[in-house]
Amino acid sequence: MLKCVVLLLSLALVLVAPAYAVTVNACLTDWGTTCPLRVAICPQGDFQLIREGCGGCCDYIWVLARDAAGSPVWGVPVNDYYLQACDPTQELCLCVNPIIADSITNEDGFTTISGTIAGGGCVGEMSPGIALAVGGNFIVDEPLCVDIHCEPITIVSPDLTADCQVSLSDLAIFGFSYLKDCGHPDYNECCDYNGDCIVDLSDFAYFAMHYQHMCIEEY
Ligand SMILES: [Ca+2]
Ligand SMILES: [Ca+2]
Repeated sequence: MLKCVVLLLSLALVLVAPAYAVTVNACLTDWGTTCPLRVAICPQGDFQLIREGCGGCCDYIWVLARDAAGSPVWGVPVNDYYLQACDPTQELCLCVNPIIADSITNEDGFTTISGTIAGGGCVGEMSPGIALAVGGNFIVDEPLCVDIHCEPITIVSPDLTADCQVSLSDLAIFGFSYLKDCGHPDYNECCDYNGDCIVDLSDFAYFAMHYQHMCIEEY
């Protein structure tokens, strides 16, 4: 009997898993943020929470997954999301499963993402922002379904070289911007982890806290 149940459950999983993958439509699926997020990230996934990305407690990225008919897609797995910088010159380095949703998509196709981002690199405030992939496809704008949808998300990281390691080469870049404020030509917003318009000791404390961090392999 137990074997039978296990077999049925396995069969159900096999039937469910591929079904959703082909149904998430990159054009009819929507996503956004509750505010223009600014998030400090580390390859080890232990820096700032997205939910604190606007200075409060409770902001998030939201996703509304729909299929080609415009119907909600239930059950998109929590680890089926990926990011990229919309400006190709602003590189991000992302670990395996860089973001994990707070839950699978519900019956309305809705979920939120409010945890950390595991990766490095920098996407500046003036850039077009961030693109999101759901089920392997980057979400595009209606009605033409060609242009990738970008949201104004700023990302900073002690991994300034975007190689998913916080190392000596990053420290060299950080040092160059040290004690420079917004008005200074050598001020580098990528090194300003607390976003207070100056790269100082408090930013260095964050840098030191994440020194030698890299992606955790076991996901
Ligand atoms: Ca690095
Ligand atoms: Ca600062």
